[in-house]
Amino acid sequence: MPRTGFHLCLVLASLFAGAAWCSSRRDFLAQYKGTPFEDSRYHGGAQKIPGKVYCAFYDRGGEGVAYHDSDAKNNGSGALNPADGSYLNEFRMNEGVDISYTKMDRKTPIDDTQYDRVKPPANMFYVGWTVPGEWFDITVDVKRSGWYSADLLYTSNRGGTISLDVDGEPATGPLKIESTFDAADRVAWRQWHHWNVAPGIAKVKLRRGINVLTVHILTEGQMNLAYFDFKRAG
Ligand SMILES: [Ca+2]
Ligand SMILES: [Ca+2]
Repeated sequence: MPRTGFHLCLVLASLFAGAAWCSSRRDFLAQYKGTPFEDSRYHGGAQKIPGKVYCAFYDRGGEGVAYHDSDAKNNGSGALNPADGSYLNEFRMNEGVDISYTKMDRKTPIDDTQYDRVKPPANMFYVGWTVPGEWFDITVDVKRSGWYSADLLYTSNRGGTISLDVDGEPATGPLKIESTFDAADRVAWRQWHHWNVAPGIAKVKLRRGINVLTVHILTEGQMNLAYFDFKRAG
């Protein structure tokens, strides 16, 4: 084949692949039944990028639509944090995704110890009790098309991997989470509360406007995921 013909074929093939990719993402968005989180306190709507995208504000829509969780119970809200009428303890307590929040100035320190590598904000919701196979969706509103890099605020007592999809398409491959286990902390349950930031852990290409991110727990679990802080890359 003449070189120009070969190049034409390559261009056509990549255009075709691009069109197929766009159409599968469009199909996903057209069929997606989840909606951005909102409630009386957090006014909601799609979370903005650039900016912090909070895991606990994953989409509404329920099991199999906006998330998959290994049990229907919320092990944080209404359980570890007993139902007492407060917003913090009852946050999304009837949903399967397990949610808690950072607790400061307690008699036995919890989320504000010397074992933190990064000090988290107080009363910050996060997704915990993570198990391999679980996932949740977050609708985001992106200011400009392009590549974005995200820092993740998290804890992990044994390391593990997660991944991100964009509009139903795998976008990152496995992302390795560094363990925050610290043998110097003799309080066993606090191994779930050593906060850290994974800088630039995810790089994804996003379109201007609405995109749906899916966060997958791939291996190990035992991670608490607070937020992804998205910035334009390069
Ligand atoms: Ca659960
Ligand atoms: Ca769970």
